[in-house]
Amino acid sequence: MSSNATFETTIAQPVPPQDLSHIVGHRFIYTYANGWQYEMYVKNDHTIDYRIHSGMVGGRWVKDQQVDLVQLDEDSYKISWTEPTGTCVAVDVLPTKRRLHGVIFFPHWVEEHGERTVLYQNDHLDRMREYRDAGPTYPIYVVPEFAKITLFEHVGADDETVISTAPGDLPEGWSDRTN
Ligand code: FER
Repeated sequence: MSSNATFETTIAQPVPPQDLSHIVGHRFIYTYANGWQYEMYVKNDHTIDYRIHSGMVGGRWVKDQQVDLVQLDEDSYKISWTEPTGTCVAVDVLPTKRRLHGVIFFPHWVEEHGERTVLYQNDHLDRMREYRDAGPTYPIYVVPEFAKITLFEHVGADDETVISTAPGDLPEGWSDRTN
């Protein structure tokens, strides 16, 4: 089995070994340095479900967001995607270190009217695309923040029950569980 520890990067082969088994099928809850609390479920190697427990767009939740997921190194993954709203996100996850870094690129209309995105997005995809296309897109509001992963657990892949409730409808203190 190839290991990231011994992989040599070359122009001919810049892609390191890809073992996604330690992130696919996992749920994690994390709090950014600005206080925003998020929950992500890596449903499979190209799909996430998530809930936003607090912050600028707390209450928002999404299923079946298509993402690019890669392993950068041992205990290091990058997940990146574009939302129907036009918001772009790139998240680096270091599960064993319980460290995460996210960069969120919000279109200007989300910075001005974040409340329009606070819903179960899957029921409003066409409206989100209309807002995206209406803009204004610029200036982009860039939010680069480290976070602490307070819960990291294996729940299995392709489970639609892991994230199936609005963040506001969970039992009090639900997102405070740590491990
Ligand atoms: C994250 C940062 C931002 C994340 C999701 C977003 C699931 C989505 C932002 C938005 O569309 O408002 O860490 O993880």
